[in-house]
Amino acid sequence: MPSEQWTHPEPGDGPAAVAAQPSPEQVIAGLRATSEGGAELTQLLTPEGERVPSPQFDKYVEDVDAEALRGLYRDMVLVRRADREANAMQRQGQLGIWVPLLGQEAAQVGSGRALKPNDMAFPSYREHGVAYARGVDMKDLLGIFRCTDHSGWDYKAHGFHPYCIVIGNQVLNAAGYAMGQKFEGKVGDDDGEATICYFGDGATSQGDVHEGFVWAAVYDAPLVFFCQNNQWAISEPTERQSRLPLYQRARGYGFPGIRVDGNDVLACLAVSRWALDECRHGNGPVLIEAFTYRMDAHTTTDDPSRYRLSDELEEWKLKDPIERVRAFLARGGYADQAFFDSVQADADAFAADLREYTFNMPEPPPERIFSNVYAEGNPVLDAQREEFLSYLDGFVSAGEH
Ligand SMILES: Cc1ncc(C[n+]2csc(CCOP(=O)(O)OP(=O)(O)O)c2C)c(N)n1
Ligand SMILES: [Mg+2]
Repeated sequence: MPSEQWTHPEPGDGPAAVAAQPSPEQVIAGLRATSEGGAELTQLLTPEGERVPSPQFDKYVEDVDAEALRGLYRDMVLVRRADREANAMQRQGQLGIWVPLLGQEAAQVGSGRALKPNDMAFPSYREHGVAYARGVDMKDLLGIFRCTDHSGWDYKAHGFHPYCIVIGNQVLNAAGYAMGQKFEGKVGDDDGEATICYFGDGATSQGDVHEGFVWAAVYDAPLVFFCQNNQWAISEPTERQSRLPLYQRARGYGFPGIRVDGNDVLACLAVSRWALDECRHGNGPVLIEAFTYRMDAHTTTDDPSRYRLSDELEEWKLKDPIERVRAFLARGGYADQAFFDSVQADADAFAADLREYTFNMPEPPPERIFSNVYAEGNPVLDAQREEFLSYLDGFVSAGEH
């Protein structure tokens, strides 16, 4: 009985192949391939911290010496520590909600560090690690989650757009932006620009993502679609959203797709650099599926024990993105205990700073909602602001009498 994963017929295959249907066993094998990563996973560092040579991708991380790898380790530890602190602050009522990234540090730091200053990133709502890699002050993220701000950073200066909560919508924005880079002649050589767009496995079921794929493909836009397949779209597992591994969808749109171990920061860096390089030279778009795992809840409003087994998390803990780098550094003698202790101390100080800032975060004045809507003034909006302010004044004078 055939149990290998069924693949679609190739152009030129005979009628028998075209007419063939997958057997139930092949369908199940295909689903397992979706949830287990499969042989097609690009990996440079195993979960045990062993370096795997890659003829195709090693050259993209040639410059990553022990010092650079220690830097990536530090990035991930700081980002995780900040994430845990924010999660705790939500539990204490200091944030309205938090969206944990726990487990996705390598996918975000690896791809974020692959970007060049003139590149542009379009995040969804979980990309705190990319924000950090783009030099966004993590304090500026917290205003969104304390509900005092929409996004507090200069997206042009950082090459990092505001968060997008509407699933998949940022893919259209990114496609348009990347088409603009193409129209303005900003692609074609090593100095070319590229765009990266982050979205989840669940987002791939959205029409916006499909449209973004089509537009980017037909215009050869310099766009890296970076799908973090964290196995879950809230309570919906990936295998219920796709009949084939997500990266294979790229083929139907006419651009390359690749599955990378999303818990391997070195592989994420290498594959992202490759994909961005393709885009800067005019060979985009490219789809990267970073195969990873959301180790915490979807948000602090979610309880994953309602829909997934705890042994699944235990299995993924063995593939932890930070531990494998730590194992590699320690085993190779590239870092000693003093280094790991100092990173931990830096992370604790980083988190304490975020905490202190959050507790003392100023409330924005109520009329702030009218600012930054238009680049310059708008008479209708100005009138609304005046009306709102006099309405608020009415409360003050009513209380005074
Ligand atoms: C258009 C739209 N539909 C539904 C939602 C509600 N929603 C928020 S997150 C989410 C799941 C997204 O899953 P995925 O794309 O895998 O991203 P992840 O949260 O796992 O990072 C849904 C359905 C939304 N925000 N926007
Ligand atoms: Mg998901």
